[in-house]
Amino acid sequence: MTRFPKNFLWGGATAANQCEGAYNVDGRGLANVDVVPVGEERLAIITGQRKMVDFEEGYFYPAKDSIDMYHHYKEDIALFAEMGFKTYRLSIAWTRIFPKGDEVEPNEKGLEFYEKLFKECHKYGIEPLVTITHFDCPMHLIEEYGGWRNRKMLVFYERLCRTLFARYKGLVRYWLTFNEINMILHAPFMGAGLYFEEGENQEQVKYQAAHHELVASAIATKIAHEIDPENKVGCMLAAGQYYPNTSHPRDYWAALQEDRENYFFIDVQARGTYPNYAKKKWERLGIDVKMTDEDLDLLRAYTVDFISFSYYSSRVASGDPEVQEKTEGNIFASLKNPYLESSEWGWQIDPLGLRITLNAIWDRYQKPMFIVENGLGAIDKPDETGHVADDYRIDYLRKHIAAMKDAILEDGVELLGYTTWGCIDLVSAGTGEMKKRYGFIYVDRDNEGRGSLKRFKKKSFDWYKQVIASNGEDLD
Ligand code: P53
Repeated sequence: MTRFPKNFLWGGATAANQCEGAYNVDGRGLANVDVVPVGEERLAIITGQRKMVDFEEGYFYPAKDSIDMYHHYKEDIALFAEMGFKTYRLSIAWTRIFPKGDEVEPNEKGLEFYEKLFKECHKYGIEPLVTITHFDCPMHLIEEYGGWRNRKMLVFYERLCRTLFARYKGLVRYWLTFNEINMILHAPFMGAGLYFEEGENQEQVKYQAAHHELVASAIATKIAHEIDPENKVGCMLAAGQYYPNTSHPRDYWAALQEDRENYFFIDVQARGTYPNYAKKKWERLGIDVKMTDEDLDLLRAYTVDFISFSYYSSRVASGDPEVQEKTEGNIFASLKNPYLESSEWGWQIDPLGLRITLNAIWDRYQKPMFIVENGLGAIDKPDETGHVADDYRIDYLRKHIAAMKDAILEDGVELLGYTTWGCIDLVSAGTGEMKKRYGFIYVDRDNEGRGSLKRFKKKSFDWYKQVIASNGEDLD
């Protein structure tokens, strides 16, 4: 093979809470992702260290309106189609379907919205790729049950999945159970609706919640296949291989430990059992994860069909306690890599790291992969017509696509597709800013929520269109 596979799925990705807005429209309930404001306290809130359960005076909550894709989806999908998208990755807002989370009957208005959206995609031959939960959890489930720390979440999540698989049978074939499932360890309120009480063993809570999500993911895979054998279910990892800071063996050991912390989740979802290194770690830390034999059977029997991941950067670890100079702007701790340049938010840019990560995941699992996020968050400066000459973004994407091409053509990894993150500008998950933009399409809205919400094509729009039209041959 000397070219990308003919049916390679090129496209872009978004998440409900970062683009839809309309947070209280058509019966939608309140979710964790709604109550995370912009500003200094955001990090403490998304990591569960500072409790915020509702809108508070004096804060700005960007997800309330976001770029209002709820009312612009036709226009936006038409633009994706113009770029030639084969797939569009989006997520379901749980609280549109079950506003509180524990209802028995779903909210018809919410179901209708996504049905219309999926039909709009199919009008242009775009295959939807659906994340069932992208960081969102109904606030009611958090306040009433404690979020994913509670085993009852399995019932509510199963109900959500059943409802979606039944209603969208024939409209959706590709599903992801939990966005960046490893985020639970780094941003537990955002990842799993967890906040902590004084003095409690946070690691214990996080791994218990992780177990619940892993079993929920297996149940989802089971039901998806039962309802429609055509369904393909994937897991989703915030990926990025760790490099040792030096050739000192203890640095290599540190990097391996860090990688395992992330691969732990995929080891379970792709292989079906808890790895020994995790059991030993829990033993050492005095963590006792409650699980039933039935849970373990489910994990074993219902592994995922494919492995999806986000990739923005590689990471660096050191086993030397004296070495601590961390990069900025990311919830994932990493040391600075002196060989790499950084984005305006301090994320280090490493295209070869994508090839390395693809190979590492392929070597570990031998399951088809899907890159479902990659891209450059940058400050864009539109001219008076609204046009942005984003050569820096084109440069980033070109190099990453070339690296991905090498992994497929030179190394032989199996890759289903590639969706760039934030194909239309949207609210940043990490910082809540609007000015951290990833899109091919500029949206007129600023950090404070001002702007016309008008959409403008950037220079990268035409570039990506040509990449897709040539099936990855023409990257210039
Ligand atoms: P933002 C951190 C590290 C890696 C992936 O992130 C991350 C994060 C969260 O900041 O999240 C993914 O918007 C996530 C998206 C998110 C995207 O990366 O902080 O799946 O929701 O928007 C980019 O620049």
